[in-house]
Amino acid sequence: MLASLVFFLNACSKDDNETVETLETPVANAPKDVNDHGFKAKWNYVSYSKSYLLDVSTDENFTSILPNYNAKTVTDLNEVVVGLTGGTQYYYRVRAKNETQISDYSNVISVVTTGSSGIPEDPTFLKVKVNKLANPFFVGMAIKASQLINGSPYDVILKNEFSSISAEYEMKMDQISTASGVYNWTVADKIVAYGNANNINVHGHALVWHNAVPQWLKDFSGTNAEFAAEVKKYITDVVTHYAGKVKSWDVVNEAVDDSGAMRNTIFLQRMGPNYVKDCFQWARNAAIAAGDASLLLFYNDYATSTNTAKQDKVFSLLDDLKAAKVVDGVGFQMHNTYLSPTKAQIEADLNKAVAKGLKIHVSELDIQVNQFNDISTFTNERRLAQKAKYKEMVQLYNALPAANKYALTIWGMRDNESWIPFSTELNHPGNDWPLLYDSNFAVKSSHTGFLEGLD
Ligand code: 9MR
Repeated sequence: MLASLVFFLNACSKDDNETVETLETPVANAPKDVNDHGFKAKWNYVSYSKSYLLDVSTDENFTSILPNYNAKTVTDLNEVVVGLTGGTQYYYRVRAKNETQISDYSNVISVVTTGSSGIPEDPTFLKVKVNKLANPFFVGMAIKASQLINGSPYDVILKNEFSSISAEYEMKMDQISTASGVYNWTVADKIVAYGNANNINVHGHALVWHNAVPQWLKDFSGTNAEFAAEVKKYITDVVTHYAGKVKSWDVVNEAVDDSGAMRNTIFLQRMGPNYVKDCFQWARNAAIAAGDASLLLFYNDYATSTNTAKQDKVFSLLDDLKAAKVVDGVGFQMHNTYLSPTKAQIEADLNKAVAKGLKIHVSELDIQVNQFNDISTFTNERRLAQKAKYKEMVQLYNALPAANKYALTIWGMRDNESWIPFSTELNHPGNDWPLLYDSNFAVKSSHTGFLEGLD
């Protein structure tokens, strides 16, 4: 009787305690006083707590918690975290604690220390590491003919690090075609010869693009059939001129608009919806007639990972081209940002191409870090976020089946030469740092991210 009374009283008091003292999950706040060696971690008060347990880690999943900050007991609502490395990414979270309970983990706060880590970037050459893979691929760079001077920093970097080149603009129709049947080969020939002489793959970019139509063709006053004949002649002559020297061509670039319809270009207007297939067929015929049965033909476009209407249309176009046996691969431009597309979006896009048995060219990769114009200098946060995004892209690309790999091409060498801040179409409001080399040709953390993506 007495025993059951004691039990009853105990049970009541325990219940009361639980009702009163259930610990809520704390909310961690943005850090203060971030410096080269530490920061002040902050969080909100939790009722009935007596202390807090602070974790600081170098990874978001808290698999590498710093020994001094592994559930460190703190009785205040903040803690000055010390002894860290400069220019480095950290994460923190807290739990509330009283005599009997520990709460769930708070949200995770990301913080990057100021200054420099002092750890030099990995100096390994990109293509050297890629060529050691079981299934290597071309590492490409967009170039301009003026850069290809023997001994220039561009030349040295290209020969050391890259196994493929794409002309950033000098092999487009508005550059090569000066009048009907009249060609200016000088600059394009220089680019192709450079690649051929240095054992660097040459990817042809691009035969047909609405943004590179020469004035004479825009003004062409002949019939639609005569217009189509001009396009056929151009494609045939260029593919023939570079047969055996250019290994692959973007035959048509950006034929789908952002609503998922065929883009309303002069080519669509003059040649009708089958023009893409016709262009591919003409390119294929020209290559075979010139004795080049192995020329690879690509369809190239942008923003398919984030725009499903566009993605669907591009892949249905590719289905048509495949049915006609005129296409080998797809170029995903990948003018990305440090936030977008997500890993899952990129992976899904690439996997669609794998499922269709297409070769994949990540054809114009760059990763913006200032698309909202919210920074005026290249911060450590963005530097590390960009590094992670380059690493992610390379990991995804490298994980593709060998048969689907072709090349991963970066759209420009130095940050200060990137097209991004100058683009009127992109409406990019400020400066940016989207590439692998800074204005002094020094490798950035993004370059190290590329290398880490190969591990
Ligand atoms: O980066 C290229 C820039 O230097 C040229 O002036 C421009 C016009 O020829 O083309 C830029 O490259 C584009 C590429 O050819 C197709 N995808 C979008 C790229 C950025 O506009």
